[in-house]
Amino acid sequence: MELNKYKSEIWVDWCPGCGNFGILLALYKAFNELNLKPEETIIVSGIGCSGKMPYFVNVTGVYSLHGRAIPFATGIKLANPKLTVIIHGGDGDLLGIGSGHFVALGRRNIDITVIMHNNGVYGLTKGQASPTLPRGLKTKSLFKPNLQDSLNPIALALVSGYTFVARGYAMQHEHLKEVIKNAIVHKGSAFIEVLQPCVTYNNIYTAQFYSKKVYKLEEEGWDPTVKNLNEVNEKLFSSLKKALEASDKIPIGIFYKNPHVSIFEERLEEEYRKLPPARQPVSINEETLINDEEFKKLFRNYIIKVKQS
Ligand SMILES: Cc1ncc(C[n+]2csc(CCOP(=O)(O)OP(=O)(O)O)c2C)c(N)n1
Ligand code: SF4
Repeated sequence: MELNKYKSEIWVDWCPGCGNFGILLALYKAFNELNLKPEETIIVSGIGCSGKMPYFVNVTGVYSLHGRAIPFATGIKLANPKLTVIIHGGDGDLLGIGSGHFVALGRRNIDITVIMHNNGVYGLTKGQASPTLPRGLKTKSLFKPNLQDSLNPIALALVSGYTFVARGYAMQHEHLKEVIKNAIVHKGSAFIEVLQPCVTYNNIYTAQFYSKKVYKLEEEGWDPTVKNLNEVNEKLFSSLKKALEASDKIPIGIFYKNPHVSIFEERLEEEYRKLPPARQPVSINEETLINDEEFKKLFRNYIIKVKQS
């Protein structure tokens, strides 16, 4: 019943059976267990089936542009670091048009969580090959087998500098919920690749395919956490090896977690400015530059059209 707290009134229009439902459920449960304040939690998305997330969750939301969720989220977080910022994007969105931003977020270690819905295709635009679809595969909407090599999202996140890197599976939402909770409480850039069956356009990476192959890293005693700085390379290399392991099994769970890297917000505060934009005073030497009423008028007239009653 508590889950309804985060459920919006908007009809969820994904195809029946889509893996995105499992991600949405895991998210509701994670938010509920972390008891996140809706007004201080923001979901930022790009465009795609995955991009509809802000509509379905009753927290603050931004539906941005294809591939541009990360820069939008970066601006939001740096303007007001106390917000919990979560990005949802497809594999096409984050690793195709958005790949430069994806790498930059890892290098900066901004305290943001990225959840990538990986279905191997561009779902919303009817199933073209995405950057995670291996060369030679032919899903049902492709005319011929895919010509391009695929990217490994976990390996890319690790070498880009993300300090929390994990994989979940949409059809195991209890496990995914735990991964999401861990990512949100982690201080730094957190990345979760979610294996997400697209029942309409991807007839290869189906729930039947994944259900036989996934296994949990924690069940084989995997310890993802960097305990001290001397361990960073060793942990990074072993996580990378695990991510690139050629095997018939697919590991899910937390690959890597490093709490010892300073976050970008702290670096800014120490070296550049004391207060983030949302906390900057609008007066100099106690002289008010613009009062609240003038500001609202300016905002209404020039920045955004506000419907007047
Ligand atoms: C700049 C720009 N290019 C292309 C598009 C068209 N477009 C909309 S969604 C999409 C891809 C969606 O695929 P993905 O990001 O993998 O998300 P999914 O729908 O699979 O969740 C594309 C190419 C767009 N909206 N904007
Ligand atoms: S097209 Fe695929 S990803 Fe999009 S809603 Fe349908 S099943 Fe889900």
